[in-house]
Amino acid sequence: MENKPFNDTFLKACRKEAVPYIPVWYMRQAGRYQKEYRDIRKKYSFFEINENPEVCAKVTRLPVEQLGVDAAILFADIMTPIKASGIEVEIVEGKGPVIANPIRSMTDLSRFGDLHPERDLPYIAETIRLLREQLSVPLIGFAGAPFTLASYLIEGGPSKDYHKTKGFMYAQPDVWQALMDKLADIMITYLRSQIEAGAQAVQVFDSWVGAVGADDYEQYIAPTMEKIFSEIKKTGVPSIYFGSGTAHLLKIWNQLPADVLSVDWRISIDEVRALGVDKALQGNLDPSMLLAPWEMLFTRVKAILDQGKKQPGYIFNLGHGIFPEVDGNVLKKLTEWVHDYTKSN
Ligand code: 1CP
Repeated sequence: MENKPFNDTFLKACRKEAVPYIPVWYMRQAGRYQKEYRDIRKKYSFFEINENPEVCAKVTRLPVEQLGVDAAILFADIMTPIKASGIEVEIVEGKGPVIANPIRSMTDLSRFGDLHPERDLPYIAETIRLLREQLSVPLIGFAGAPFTLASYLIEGGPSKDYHKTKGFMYAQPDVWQALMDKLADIMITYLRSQIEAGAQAVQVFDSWVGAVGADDYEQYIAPTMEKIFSEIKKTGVPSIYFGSGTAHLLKIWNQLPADVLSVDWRISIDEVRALGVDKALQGNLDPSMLLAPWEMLFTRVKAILDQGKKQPGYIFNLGHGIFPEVDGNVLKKLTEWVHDYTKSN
């Protein structure tokens, strides 16, 4: 398909090496803002796309071909390995993952089987192998982080305040720890299988962990994240840790064995570095800015890039995912603009 020379700019940035320009990719770069994706979704359910390697590889490649980004991210959901471990999950249109029978007790934990990737989700490795033949940019594999996965499992679906999740954590600390351990084991197995199949970097999505205070993070969550990232470190593949609203956690994150920290717009790149964070950084445009007039958008992006490129190890991205109202042409123009600006400045 593509026969271009391999573009490793993104991997170099993950490793804090010198780059010819700042690499770009966008969280949720495959999805409902694309007409092609919406057309494919008319024919298949979310998990049908996910479980069909040809279609899944095509959906993963679309944003690379359309936007000119420097990395692809495997098309799947954070709930994909949860479903494959035996928990019933549905992706409800306009809402997100829904669990009909939420996890609320130690007995509920027995509903998880062990994850055997070749048996339970062979389509993931197959999609990755196809993509490695087709892509000329690195392929990012991913998994959800235990807190964020637990939030769906305990609440039963998307939440605004995570009261049930945090209440569970405080009221049943032993069950909480058992759930964290179980999810960590599954995610380590899942990420390892993606890396063995050919994923060249991995991102761990902890989208909602910003809801937890720093002391609680340290007590209830950090040991699990330490375990996950130290296991990934052994593979030699770079890892990215993403969360939103996590400015108060970044000093703790800097101690974890992750390579890149992905931050959102609630803190600037200069402020992150001023905290003493010395890992590579990814971010942090507010995705709402994609609806702003072009002049305003690129003035804001220029300010982010001027901070980001002061040190090696910076990847331009959004602070959170693209949403359906975004115009793909804006993303294409933005990608070209970031490349051109950082090549010549
Ligand atoms: O290009 C890509 O990024 C697509 C692959 C991808 C990824 C990395 C999808 C497809 N989901 C995810 C991760 C994911 N899923 C996260 C972490 C990233 C983030 O914070 O945005 C989270 C929290 C989920 C859970 C989820 N799945 C939601 C959010 C619900 C909430 O709590 O607000 C939704 C809407 C889904 C469904 C889903 N997953 C992916 C797509 C394209 C969709 C849209 C639904 C569809 O097509 O039916």
